[in-house]
Amino acid sequence: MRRAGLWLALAAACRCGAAAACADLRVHDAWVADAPPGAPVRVGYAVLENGGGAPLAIDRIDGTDFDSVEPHRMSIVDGIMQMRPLPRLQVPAHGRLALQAGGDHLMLTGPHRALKPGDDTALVFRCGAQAVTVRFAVRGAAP
Ligand SMILES: [Cu+2]
Repeated sequence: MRRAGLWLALAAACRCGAAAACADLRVHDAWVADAPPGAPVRVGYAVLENGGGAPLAIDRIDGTDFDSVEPHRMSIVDGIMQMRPLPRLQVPAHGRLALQAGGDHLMLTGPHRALKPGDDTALVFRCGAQAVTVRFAVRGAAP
């Protein structure tokens, strides 16, 4: 019966059933590409890692420095580059999702202040009722 007792303890601790908590989210290499002053849109990149055993869904991202923050997917359709909004970002259990040039990325629209290399901007990732604040550094595009 020791095994059954351990299982019950784990189930209580993880509150299984709901979407994975933001607590399992780790964000690395979070940065916003530099853009000319007055640019209406910025692009954000990061590597998202899910340390938990359940898939993780980020349903909303926002930041006080922008009107809106929207996940986008870039793809080539009939030789033409297209971008479309994604309703959410999903990170597989014990997996990762790279937000990178040419793929999924964050579209930051309507900046509220000038951002230059060396500055950073805080974005809030929301997973259900939980939230994690991530600092994105502004820097020049990778060579
Ligand atoms: Cu986009």
